[in-house]
Amino acid sequence: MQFETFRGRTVEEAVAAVKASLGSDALIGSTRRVTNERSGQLGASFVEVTAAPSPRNPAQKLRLFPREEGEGTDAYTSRRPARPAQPKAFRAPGPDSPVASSPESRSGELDIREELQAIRSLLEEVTSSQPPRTRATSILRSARIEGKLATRLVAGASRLPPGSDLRRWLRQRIADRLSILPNPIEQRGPRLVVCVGPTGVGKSTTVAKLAARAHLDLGRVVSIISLDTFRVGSVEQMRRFGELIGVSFDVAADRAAFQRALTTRNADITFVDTASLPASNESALRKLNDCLDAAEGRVRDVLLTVPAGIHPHDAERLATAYRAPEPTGVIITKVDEAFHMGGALHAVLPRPLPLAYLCRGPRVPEDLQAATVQSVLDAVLPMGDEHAD
Ligand SMILES: Nc1nc2c(ncn2[C@@H]2O[C@H](COP(=O)(O)OP(=O)(O)OP(=O)(O)O)[C@@H](O)[C@H]2O)c(=O)[nH]1
Ligand SMILES: [Mg+2]
Repeated sequence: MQFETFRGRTVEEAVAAVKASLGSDALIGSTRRVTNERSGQLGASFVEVTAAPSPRNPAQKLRLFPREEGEGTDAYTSRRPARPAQPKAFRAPGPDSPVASSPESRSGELDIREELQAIRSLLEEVTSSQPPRTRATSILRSARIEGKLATRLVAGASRLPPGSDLRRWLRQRIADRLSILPNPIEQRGPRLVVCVGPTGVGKSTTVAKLAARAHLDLGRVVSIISLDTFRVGSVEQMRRFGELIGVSFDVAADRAAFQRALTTRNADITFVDTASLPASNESALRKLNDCLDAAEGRVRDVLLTVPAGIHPHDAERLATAYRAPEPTGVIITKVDEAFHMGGALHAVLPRPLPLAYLCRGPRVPEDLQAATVQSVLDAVLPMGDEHAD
């Protein structure tokens, strides 16, 4: 079998060169890191891969890439220019596989294991040889923490000793900047707890969760006021929640109605549901502030409601757009739906704003959790996800 040599700056680049030249059936012979034997700025290192076209019986050898649909079965037909294909995970033959039953195929299996081990070690070598700051930045990027916030968090990474656990170090950096709002529903009243935020993020559902917890679990005297007379169905949704929880509910279209409802109900904690406030809608912002200012003598918790899966830039814009009602804390909703929730931290850390709650589902009131540093870290940058580093 004729092996050829391919080079790239990374394993991916070298493998792409193999694939482009020999097709997706190519067999990998060996992988190693080589240098140009120069030092200083002239020095460079490459990944060198030897590979050959696939033989006729590819099952006995490592198939680097699974055969694509419609591809010919003759291995040498893969010499035609390779079609673009996503490399897929290689699956070693299982114990029941016919390939594993003969001594010849067992040695094939051994070859496969060795090849895989070599590729794995090389990948590890390539990533661990990156400077800690670069690695730390890419760990944050994969958690969706980017830009200036990421730059601030990785500051100091280059002074870390080799082999440091960068994920643990980054968790500590985030923890040092996080603050947690003492659970508003457990604090003394009279209080106003207001959820503000963009459309559909879970403001009303969170108000219902909080009202249920405060009333049913903590025995507080609770009322709900809706300032959302804008969205169709919003009042009915909140009224229904009020009935189910067993607390009073009012709708207020202006400051006078809001003040009336507050005085009449005289609740220990009043939860306020609001309509989304587009940044451009200054009159809506004025109206909200006007109403809230009517609640004199009550401690006010204005909680900016942010979905976990939000894009970092959108989270920053959101925090700016909602400055006017002067948020005192943040609720992160839909944690259950987000693969990476670092984006939401972009609404929290730059200022920083204290975190109040995490919502992990739509169920009232189960899917509500008072935020702790640990729960936020575990959601944003979980340990046990190191293979992603
Ligand atoms: N998966 C999931 N769904 C949620 C969560 N919180 C709320 N929802 C769902 O999100 C949808 C919108 O929730 P709402 O509470 O109506 O959102 P809103 O911010 O009040 O929406 P508008 O009043 O239209 O601005 C509903 O289907 C909720 O059940 C959560 O933490 N996880
Ligand atoms: Mg709503």
